[in-house]
Amino acid sequence: MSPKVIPIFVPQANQAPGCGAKGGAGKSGCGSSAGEHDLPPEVWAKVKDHPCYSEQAHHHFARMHVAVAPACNIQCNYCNRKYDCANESRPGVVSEKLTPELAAKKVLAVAAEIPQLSVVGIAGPGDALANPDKTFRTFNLIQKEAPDIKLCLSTNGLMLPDHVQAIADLNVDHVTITINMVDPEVGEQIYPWIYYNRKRWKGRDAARILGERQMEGLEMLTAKGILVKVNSVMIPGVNDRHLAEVNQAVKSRGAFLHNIMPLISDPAHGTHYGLTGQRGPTPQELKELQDSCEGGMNLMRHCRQCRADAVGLLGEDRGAEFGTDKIAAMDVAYDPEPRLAYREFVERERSDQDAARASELAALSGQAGDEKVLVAVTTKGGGRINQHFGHAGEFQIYELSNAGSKFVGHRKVENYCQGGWGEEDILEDVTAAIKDCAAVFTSKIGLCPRKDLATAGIEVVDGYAHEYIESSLIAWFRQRTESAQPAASVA
Ligand code: CLF
Ligand code: SF4
Repeated sequence: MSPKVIPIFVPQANQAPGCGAKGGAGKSGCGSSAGEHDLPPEVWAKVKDHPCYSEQAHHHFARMHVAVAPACNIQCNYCNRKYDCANESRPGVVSEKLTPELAAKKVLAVAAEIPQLSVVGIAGPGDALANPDKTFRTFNLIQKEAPDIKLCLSTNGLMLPDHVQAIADLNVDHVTITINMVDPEVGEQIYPWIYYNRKRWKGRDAARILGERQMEGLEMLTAKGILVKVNSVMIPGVNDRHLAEVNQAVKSRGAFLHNIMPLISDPAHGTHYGLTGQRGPTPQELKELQDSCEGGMNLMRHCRQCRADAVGLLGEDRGAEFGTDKIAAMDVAYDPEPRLAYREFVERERSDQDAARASELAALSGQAGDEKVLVAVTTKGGGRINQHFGHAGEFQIYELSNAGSKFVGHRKVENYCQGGWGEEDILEDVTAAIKDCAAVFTSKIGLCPRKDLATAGIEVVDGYAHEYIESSLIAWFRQRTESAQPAASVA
């Protein structure tokens, strides 16, 4: 039987924004930094505690993945089946595979240890919907045993139209589809084959069927009010110029969020792209593409390309603390109280942070000049500048302008501090990673890195230690702009 065919969408230049959220050219409604006042209340209620769907939430809330889905029904040229699904996790580490029962037990064990846990996702190590029985049994058990935790699913989309009703019945209101193309000519360079309707399809036919099923699934989900995030892997020379079209196509079908991720390509991973020398984009290329897609749709910039068994806040991975043997031997019980107390604490923190940011923005408004600068921040979470420079495994990057602050990405680095002493080679790499930033905001820093950063033209700002990130950045930017302006003449 030949598969059901629907036409692949070809965007028109003057297409109106069709984002499920406010999107469009609204004030700060663009970007996954959209907050309580930028989104309809029912959408805010769904995203406010989800670390991937809300940039604000990722400072406070943790996710975990349970690796219950080993099989896959397509081949992506950036994937090696020995590793996790690269559509929603970085390649390079094999997850411990779990039964649905052990996965549900693991969720309770992690929830007992990490009150920030708000979401459980199934993101591989193969495709969640190529393993529907395991995926849905796992969700069923979690929903029964820990009903306060949100369920999240990630898929390549091939089997999605067949499972939309089951997804809705389980109250899964966050689904990610990886969509790398809407044109089969591009798609055949990414997917050598798919397995569909008991048949292996190759080349352009495979890409056409996959694209059509993805679009059909996306439309069915958004018609049911389920929030859809679209992940796209940016592959220079293959789909980099095409992703703006993908952005238009998914936006017009009501996708909530678009996450354009860099291809991770390394010969050591044994993938087709790794072995044939296909490069990934530079951070600048990625930012340029993301900037060009912004303005009509929520754009995710805080993805960490985490593992299919990741546990913790997005910038951290505590998976090693929850090994299968340990979980199997544990006695665990459901207790939502610590998570509820934590969520109330976060509500108060957020309202304080919003007030502080609004006050600094008001002071900034009307400031002359069109300067834009990047700054780097070290943080352990909570939306505060609360990490020592030497302990940072990544920097969060913000763009500052007269419009305020905008989160634009993160840069991973090796910890400079090696237990009481600093490693000079690492410091060079750390400095290089943030060389385009005007300043680094940190809670504490030693004399040596302070000197090196100054030599590189990067100002060290430690006067806002433990303060909120965004209000501190805006205050610093305002003072910098004021001091750059000529003093008013006195009559
Ligand atoms: Fe997991 Fe994905 Fe759900 Fe998040 S991850 S299934 S939406 S709970 Fe998040 Fe990780 Fe990026 Fe994915 S940071 S790889 S976007
Ligand atoms: Fe690999 Fe995921 Fe692609 Fe399947 S969908 S081939 S597991 S990257």
